[in-house]
Amino acid sequence: MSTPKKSGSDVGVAEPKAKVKPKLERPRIYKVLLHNDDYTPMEFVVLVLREVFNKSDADATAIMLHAHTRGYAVAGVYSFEIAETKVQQTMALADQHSFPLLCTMEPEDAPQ
Ligand code: TYC
Repeated sequence: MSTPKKSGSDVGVAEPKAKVKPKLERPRIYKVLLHNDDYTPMEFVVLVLREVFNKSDADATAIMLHAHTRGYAVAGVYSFEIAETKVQQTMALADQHSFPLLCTMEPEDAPQ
């Protein structure tokens, strides 16, 4: 039994007419936001920023004060999964202490 020979221009896959540039999406990054409220103690927000977001005492205090005076602050910028985990950890800590601290995430819209 013999393999059929490929011959002529009608055999094989057609070449694309134009070169297609593969469009590689950059992984989106997410801002994690801490929102101000009237009840969560400042010290607790600083603790969260140190423990969950690995901030220095000085940075944690500055971010907390920014949220306190402006309504919210960016605690950090991460990939989706890391941002999601930080939000969950923050909300779990706040819940354990019965503080109404709100932590959310949103896509970073600036071009990367
Ligand atoms: N506003 C709070 C207070 O005066 C402190 C606070 C700061 C709460 C930042 C939340 O994201 C926050 N105790």
